Amino acid sequence: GTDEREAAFYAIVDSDGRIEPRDDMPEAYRKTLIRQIAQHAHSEIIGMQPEGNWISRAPSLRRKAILLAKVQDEAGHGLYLYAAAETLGVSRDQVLELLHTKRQKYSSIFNYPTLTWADVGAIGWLVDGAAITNQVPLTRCSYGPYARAMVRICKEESFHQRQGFESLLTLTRGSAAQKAMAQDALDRWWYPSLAMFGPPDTGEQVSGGHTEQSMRWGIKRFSNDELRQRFVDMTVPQSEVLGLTIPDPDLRWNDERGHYDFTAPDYDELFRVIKGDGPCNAQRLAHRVAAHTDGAWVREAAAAYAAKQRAKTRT
Ligand code: FAQ
Repeated sequence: GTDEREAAFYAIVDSDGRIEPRDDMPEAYRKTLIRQIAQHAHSEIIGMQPEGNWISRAPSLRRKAILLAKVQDEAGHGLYLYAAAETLGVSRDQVLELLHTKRQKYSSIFNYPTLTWADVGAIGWLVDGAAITNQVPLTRCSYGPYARAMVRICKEESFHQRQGFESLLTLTRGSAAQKAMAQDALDRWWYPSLAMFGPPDTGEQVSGGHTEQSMRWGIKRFSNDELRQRFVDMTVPQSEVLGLTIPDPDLRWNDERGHYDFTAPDYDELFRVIKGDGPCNAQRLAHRVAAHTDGAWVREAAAAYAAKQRAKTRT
């Protein structure tokens, strides 16, 4: 009966085992995973745009080759994650349709513009840094296909984070104008990066509403604020190596807590951006929909070729 199936599900979750696609799972668990994995996949695909903006203007052949490879990695992560979502019974077409009609989200961070070359380094350092902080615990997520996808994705994102840091280090050791450009990028990307972790934990409600249930299911392992703190603690010493100043006058080490105190991001701004009212939302989505429409012939040709190959092997 239903009770026994639910007990079997919780027995796996409570013993820190993995739920696999053919296992019984509560419908709400399946829906939550589809929401989170699809949002994550969309973020990777839309996340190609801000950096893609600089491929044709990278300052050297070496930087261009690195950036091309990074943006390609993001496409790969997106495809990996769509495949993980498909194991839950939705097709890639279905979730793309939900993205294109604004019924599924993608990360707020990709609605900010990349105004200078230093922004590419700042994205690697801060955005990939935040992504890793959030995603390393997801390698222990209770849903097997998602957890396994995270292992490879985190390895690649660690590499991305280091290339962003190295790119900024080169700028900060360069001319005064280059150092100023790096500082300006940090000034603009700091708070949006903190906001990536989602709404704050409040007294009665733990971060935004989904956290408590997702923790019970072994999807999330830490609350949004716990991960935000971890990110700040990791990033402040790195900013010191770079010789850059984090744009927060109240940032300081708290000996008692054993953590940095810091100013929270503006959550009203986060909610506005999530609702579609960020600086680049309209542009990002229009570009995505156009790319999908323009790519229709490729999908049709691939399907026709596959059909032909199938017919050949039958005869
Ligand atoms: N943006 O109750 P919670 C990358 C929504 S990294 C937009 O806390 P939850 C790599 C949330 O969906 C970025 N929406 O929700 C890369 C929910 O809305 P709903 C992608 C946000 O799910 C680097 C509501 O607020 N990473 O792409 C945001 O438990 C460089 C309430 O929030 C992932 O997706 C936000 N920032 O926790 C690529 C990681 N925050 O559905 C290119 C996987 C919250 O009720 C370049 N996802 N919301 O309408 C997660 O870990 C979680 O889904 C959270 C949100 C932590 C994002």
